[in-house]
Amino acid sequence: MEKTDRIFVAGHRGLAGGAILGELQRAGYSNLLTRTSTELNLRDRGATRTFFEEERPRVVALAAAKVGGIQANNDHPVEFLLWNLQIQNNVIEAAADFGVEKLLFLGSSCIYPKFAPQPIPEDALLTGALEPTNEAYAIAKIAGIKLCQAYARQLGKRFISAMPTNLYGPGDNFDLASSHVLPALLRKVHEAKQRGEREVVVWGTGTPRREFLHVDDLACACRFLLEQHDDPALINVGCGEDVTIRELAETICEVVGFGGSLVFDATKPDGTPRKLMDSSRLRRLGWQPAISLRDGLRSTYEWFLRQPATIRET
Ligand code: GFB
Repeated sequence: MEKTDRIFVAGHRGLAGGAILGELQRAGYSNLLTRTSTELNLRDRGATRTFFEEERPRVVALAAAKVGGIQANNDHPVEFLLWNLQIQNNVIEAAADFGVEKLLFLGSSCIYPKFAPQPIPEDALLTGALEPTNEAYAIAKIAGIKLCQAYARQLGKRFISAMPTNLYGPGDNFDLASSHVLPALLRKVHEAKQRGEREVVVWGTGTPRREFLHVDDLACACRFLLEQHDDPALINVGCGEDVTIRELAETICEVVGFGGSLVFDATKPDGTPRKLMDSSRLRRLGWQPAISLRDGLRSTYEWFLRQPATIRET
């Protein structure tokens, strides 16, 4: 990949896409192409094709997606399945038809079976039933991986897929109904401290285990893969360590400086019991993460505090 290559970062207003854009800018890529969803609706096949035909990007980082936490996934399977299929089908097809030389598709660790072996190797894909709360999203992402592989096999396209674990960081969604656990708990604990409350409600039993990767680490891995990796087999991007939701909540209480207690609401779903990914393939290629969970939590909380109240309270 040349520093002057025209690179389209699809989804640059999102958590992953924004970090990828920043990473490429810092690395000296000077011809980056972005569109907001108002400027270009990637669910619209015609508009997407016109954009590719006119702009002719050489490289695409496909981070545009309908994403959300366990509740949003559970409540809106139509949007998670349909919108993601539309976005990725339109972008991947247009990329193939209008001469894109390299495309990186971002999936998710929820593509693996609910009871996959831990840590989860890439070859666990399609070996068992999915976690029901995010089946719709997972099926869309699996279809995206398969479409990239089909283009690679049938037409020799350099379309690759990376599977990030649960991401967090600056720019995350802090809306309690649709967010992932980490931003939700940061906000809940912060607000409980501000209001002088003594308890914070944590959904589920607190026993599920999750692996959290700072989005800047993900962005660094994406640049590494764009620059150095052409294998269409999917590749996991994780930090190699997981924590229980209770441990995460306790660490957040320490970072925020909240001395109250945690209350677990078992009427809310736990989701998959564990999804620690085996990221040894990526390690062997020479990439490793740099940001510990505690450091990442601190800097994300500092970022959160700098936001205007209107953003924090969306
Ligand atoms: O991050 P999260 O929403 O998604 O939830 P998943 C992780 C765990 O945290 C679940 C618990 O066991 C939740 O019950 N949890 C505790 C909370 N308190 C809260 C809270 O206040 N908010 C939220 N959201 N969770 C998503 C998938 O699964 O992960 C997506 O649905 C995607 O498809 C994404 O794969 C990375 O890790 O369970």
